Amino acid sequence: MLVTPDALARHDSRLPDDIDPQETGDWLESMEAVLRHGGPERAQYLLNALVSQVARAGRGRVVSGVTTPYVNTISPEDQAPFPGDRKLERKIKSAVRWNAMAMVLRANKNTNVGGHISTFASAATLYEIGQNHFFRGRTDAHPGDVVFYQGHASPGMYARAFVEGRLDEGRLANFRQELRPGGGLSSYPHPWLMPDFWQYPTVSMGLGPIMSIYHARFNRYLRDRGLAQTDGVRVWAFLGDGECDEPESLGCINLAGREKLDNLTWVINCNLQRLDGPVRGNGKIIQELEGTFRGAGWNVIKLVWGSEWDGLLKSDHTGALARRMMEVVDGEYTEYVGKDMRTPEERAANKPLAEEEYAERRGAFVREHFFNTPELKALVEHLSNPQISGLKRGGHDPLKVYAAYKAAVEHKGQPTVLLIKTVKGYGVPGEGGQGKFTTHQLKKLVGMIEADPNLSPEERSKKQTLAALRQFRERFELPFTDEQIVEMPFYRPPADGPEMAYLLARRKALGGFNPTRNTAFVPCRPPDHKAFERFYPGTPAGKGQSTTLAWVSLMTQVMRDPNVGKLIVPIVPDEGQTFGMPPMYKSFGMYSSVGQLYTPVDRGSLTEYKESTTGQILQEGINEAGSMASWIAAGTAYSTHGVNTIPFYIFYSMFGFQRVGDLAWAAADCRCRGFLLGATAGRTTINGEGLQHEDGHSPLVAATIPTCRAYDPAFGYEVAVIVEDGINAMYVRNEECFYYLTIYNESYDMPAMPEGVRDGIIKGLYPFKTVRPDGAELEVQLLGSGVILNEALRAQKLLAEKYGVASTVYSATSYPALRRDALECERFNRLHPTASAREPYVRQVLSKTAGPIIATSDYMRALPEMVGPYLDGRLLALGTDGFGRSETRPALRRFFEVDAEHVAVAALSALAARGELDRAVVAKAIADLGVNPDAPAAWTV
Ligand SMILES: Cc1ncc(C[n+]2csc(CCOP(=O)(O)OP(=O)(O)O)c2C)c(N)n1
Ligand SMILES: [Mg+2]
Repeated sequence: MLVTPDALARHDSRLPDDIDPQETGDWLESMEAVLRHGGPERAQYLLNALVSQVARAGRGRVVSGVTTPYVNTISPEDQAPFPGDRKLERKIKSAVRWNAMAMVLRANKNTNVGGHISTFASAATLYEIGQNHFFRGRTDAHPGDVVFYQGHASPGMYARAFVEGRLDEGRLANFRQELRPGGGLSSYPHPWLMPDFWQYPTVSMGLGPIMSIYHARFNRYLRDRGLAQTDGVRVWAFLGDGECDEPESLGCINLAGREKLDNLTWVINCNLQRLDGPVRGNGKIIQELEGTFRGAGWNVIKLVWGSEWDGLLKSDHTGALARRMMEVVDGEYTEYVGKDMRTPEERAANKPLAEEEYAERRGAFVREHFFNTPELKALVEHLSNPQISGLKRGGHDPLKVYAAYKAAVEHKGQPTVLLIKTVKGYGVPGEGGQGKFTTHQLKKLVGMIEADPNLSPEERSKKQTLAALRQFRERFELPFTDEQIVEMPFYRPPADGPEMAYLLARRKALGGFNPTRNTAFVPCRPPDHKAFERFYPGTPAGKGQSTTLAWVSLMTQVMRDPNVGKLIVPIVPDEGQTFGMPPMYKSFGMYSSVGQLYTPVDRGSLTEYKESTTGQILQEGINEAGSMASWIAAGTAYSTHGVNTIPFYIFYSMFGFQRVGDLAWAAADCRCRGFLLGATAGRTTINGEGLQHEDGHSPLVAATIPTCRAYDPAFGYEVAVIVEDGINAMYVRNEECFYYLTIYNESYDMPAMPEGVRDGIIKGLYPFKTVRPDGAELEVQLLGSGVILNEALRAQKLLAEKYGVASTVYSATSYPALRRDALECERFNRLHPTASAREPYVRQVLSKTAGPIIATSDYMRALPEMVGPYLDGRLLALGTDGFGRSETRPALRRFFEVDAEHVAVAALSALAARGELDRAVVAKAIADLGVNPDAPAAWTV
């Protein structure tokens, strides 16, 4: 970005009053000479040198600015010529605008299902220029550009797809009614619901932006590791200016700057409004964003003013106009476009304003309030009021938008953000239309009509709509009669007309339609079973292992597998040491686009911190949201790039679903595959950590996501079975889901895998060990999961040795899986009363056993209780409800009442409740086992 002192002097209203104009003049004159002889680059060089000299002398008190004047970055002289046919493109755009609006209006007329008109209305030119000139479609040779479309601009995308002939009228008529016969259209980009259309969900604000950054970086990773040629792929993200207030939107922009992601282009539609009102009524969102992005290393292109302003700015010899542009705040700019130009009397009488009269009055208002000094008034003396009214914002000028995009895609070495000023609800007629604070929610057009006491409210409303539709028709030159327009018919230009020929030729030249999601899937060859089998014998006695270390060791094997090894993408946010991953660092390296420019202090050690351009691990730093975005990029590459990368994102389980749950939901929406590993899991298992670290609920949150399969394995062989089946399910059998495993940092001897349990591990439950003391008359079933299975095993011993009670301990690897299966059986039986009833798997395992069923885990009771309804009232769940705290494992397990003693007491108590045991025995056991019956419940303290 070039900032000449001349430009600063002329445009920057923040410059203090000049205390020595003579001296300033000398400097400016010298700079003029440099500009003439050396050009702008040389001038910039000298400026930089001067700034650093001053900064040194100022010892930190002087810094250079990061914002530039409130004018277009690209001067008219540097503007690339527009290669398109303006007339045809306008006609196509008008058809798209109309259909987008009609779709929402029609959807609301009868069914009130909502939709947005004004967002796309403000962004139509931004998308149409992309569609006609930039967004590449998918071909055999090119995966296509990845465009993160702004969620609530989706009516515009459907409208265009209709004009392109990709969607039919029926689909459009069923916008937001996806359950209608023939199918409808999703409110927003939802690949789950429209898998051949949308690629990425964006409507939860902030997620599109962060996903786009990591997607662009992942494309580099794919290229550098030789997995896919992604150089020609551009990632575009369209954002609202209000959306930039979401931390996820701007929180990771520095990564894009640091990584010099010139394959990434952001278009921020700065219509100065969000849902409730102005984004920065008292300031300037474009200026604020410019500083933020430039500081983060981005190339910033501001497009503020349309071509009509070029001449005025050229004549602005004193800089007064540019100063005024800077001085006016966004709230005032919104008033210029949104103000009702009628007099109070006219408003009271409901008098409509003809288009010409509106332009006349609006021009007069802007002349009075914006061009507010004699000097500025002189500048626009030659313009009529309607001409002043016609001075447009940059985002509605196709020539300027084209030039800005072209400069963006040609820029090397930095990502580019385009800050483009538009009008919210541009061209939307009637009350609550363009520039109004209510425009975001507008669902019905209310054109202005003369007051008429004889009209019924319904007739009045009809007339208002008709008036507005006519106004729209006139403005965008649509070929409807009055009779036709009331029906709001969808409009596709004639198949043999020039518009369709042009539109299809443009898309053909760009490779095909966008958005389009690739639904083809090429399965992997399965990984070698041997790597997984190694975990079946367990660990030698006394050589304990945690499930986390079992996973690390498994990964080290699988990453060498000839079929899938290269495809594995381990992702970690600065907790690798906690999880025992450093040996992987050395063996597989961490990805860095520049390699390693320093000698790591631990060079030569077994755990060397090795960075490399071909490193396999993505070490994301302390950034769970960014790691999730990386995981999503890797987990959707099977579709986007036809590369079946298999991401394993391992994180501190407490900072998983509850921290970035919305990204996990978005991942499911975009059919992401892969593994999430909540490490250091459990409420009682991480020694010493406290309330904010100890996770007692992530499997429950995971279970809320329909495509997530959540497991809580206890032993190394269970981890191996689940991971192997997961890889095969997702990447060989093409099941559209992802896996969540809770893994722990507690070491214990890993047992050998019993015979015949593989299926049970996957289905969620299997019997692990039965103990039947001689002469036992009483029996209980003990369910344990994860590390807490060990407590069930200890309880089994206590029950047998002290109370003569027989028991079987089961490993419950997945309550969510058991519940889903049970729900399916229940539903089938309910709806097929005469068919032979299906028995849920959990009942197949437990219904023929005797006695109460006691379940214990490191999570809230609600987790095992997921299967309660299917166990005939036999289930008693223990769990870790309440806040965690810093303590030792035994103390915590006693406190939360999930330890062996509590399990034993619960079992005896349940037997007594069934009348099978004297209650006095339970009371004695409570005393003998040292359980305090009057301790406070963990969830109350
Ligand atoms: C996380 C999240 N919070 C709130 C919303 C609801 N919402 C939808 S659109 C909108 C306003 C958008 O304003 P802006 O980003 O400026 O987009 P514009 O429509 O002006 O282009 C809001 C608050 C949402 N979709 N996502
Ligand atoms: Mg906005």
